[in-house]
Amino acid sequence: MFKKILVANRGEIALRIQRACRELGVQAVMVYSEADREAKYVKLAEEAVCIGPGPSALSYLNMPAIISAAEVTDAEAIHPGYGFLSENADFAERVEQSGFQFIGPTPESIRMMGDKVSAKQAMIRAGVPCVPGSEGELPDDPAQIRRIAKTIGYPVIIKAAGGGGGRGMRVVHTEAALVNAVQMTKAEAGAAFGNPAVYMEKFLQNPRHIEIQVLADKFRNAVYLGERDCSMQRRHQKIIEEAPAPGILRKLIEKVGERCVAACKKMGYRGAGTFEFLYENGEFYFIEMNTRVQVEHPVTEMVTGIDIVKTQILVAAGGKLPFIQRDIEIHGHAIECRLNAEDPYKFTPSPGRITMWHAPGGPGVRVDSHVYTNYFVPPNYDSMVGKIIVHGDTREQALARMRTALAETLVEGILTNIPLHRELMADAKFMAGGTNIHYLEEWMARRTR
Ligand code: MV4
Repeated sequence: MFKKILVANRGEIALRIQRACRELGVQAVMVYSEADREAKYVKLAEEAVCIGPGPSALSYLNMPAIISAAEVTDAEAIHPGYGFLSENADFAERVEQSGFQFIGPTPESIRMMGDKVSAKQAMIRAGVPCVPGSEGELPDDPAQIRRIAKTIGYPVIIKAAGGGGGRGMRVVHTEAALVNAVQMTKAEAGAAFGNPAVYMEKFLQNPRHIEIQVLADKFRNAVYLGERDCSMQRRHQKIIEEAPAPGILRKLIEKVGERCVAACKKMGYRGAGTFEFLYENGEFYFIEMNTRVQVEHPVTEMVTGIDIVKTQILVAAGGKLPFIQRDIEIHGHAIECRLNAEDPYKFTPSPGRITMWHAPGGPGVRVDSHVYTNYFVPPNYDSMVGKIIVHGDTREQALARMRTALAETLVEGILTNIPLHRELMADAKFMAGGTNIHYLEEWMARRTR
């Protein structure tokens, strides 16, 4: 096991990784920007290094500053968390070339999954079900583009190979609009991602977003830890996640999970990973793979009892997965609410000083947050100030526990989306389970404050 790890992130995930290190008896070096001096994990750190000013480009995205911090503190490995440099293959490569272990997959895996065309081709080869679409990148010839769309059937969606997470895509409903839409998406993709390649898929109108968590080691052992339902989102920002996904047959999850495991083994994937699927009319369709730990990983930890972050560190250190598929069982139900510092009705960010922070507790309640009373939420970063995660024997019990937890959460001095979560936990359709990716935005359009 490593003696010392550098945590190249901020916020709640920095604290989460610090906690995993403590449990493993590994020293954690925290890095922070000038805007994050007051963060809890910095105060709690045995060692902390300032890596630059508030703006991310000058600190959390500054590769030389982060690698230098690892050098001066004599760390052996770097955990990138999520966001920032976590899915940057060049960073993973530079970390390894500097003699440190990157806590994540190989640069080759990150690169392959970062290109959505090569990711999809890898999945097709491994037998993972994908959305029907073009075989790889679209050609330039308009006649060929029209032929491909006709075969798939309208509506279709044009996606940038370099995109992902909702960036660089365009829905096309008619042949008349097709070629222009492809050209526009290519131009935007070239400017935004430095890669004009695009591909085409059948556009699914009312899917749910279901993802499968995997863990793999360097010896081609891999397991899946069940699924998460992440359909409750607004503008590609998830706000509520849960596990298991309501109403999906266990047998079907097992079938898809086994395909994900087969893909990991085939690719030589190591570390934690997430296979994102659209689920519609009883079928799964792969869309993207994330090669990092995700914000919503705690719901999987709650239903499986497996510590995903500790396992990431263990396998990065060359350890063997300490469990096999048969050891993994799903117990009860878990729900996560992301707490954001934002106006609950207009969604404008609400940074500033938190004058009162009271976190909930009680049976089956977990809070992952780096904030505290008198903490100043800096305006430089994502607005998430923490997550409440609950577990219950049933979904109904988990919902009741989340309502209780939200009722006793107090945040003063800034605006948060807690009122939104309180309303949603009492919404009849959400309570019934199985709402699709459009539900939250439709619900908000109907809502009168
Ligand atoms: C789609 C789709 C419908 N059909 N692909 C958006 C984020 C990116 N990961 C993929 N996305 C979508 N891809 C096909 N073929 C609809 C979406 C989509 C979406 C997906 C997951 C969660 C929320 C979403 C919101 C709007 C659109």
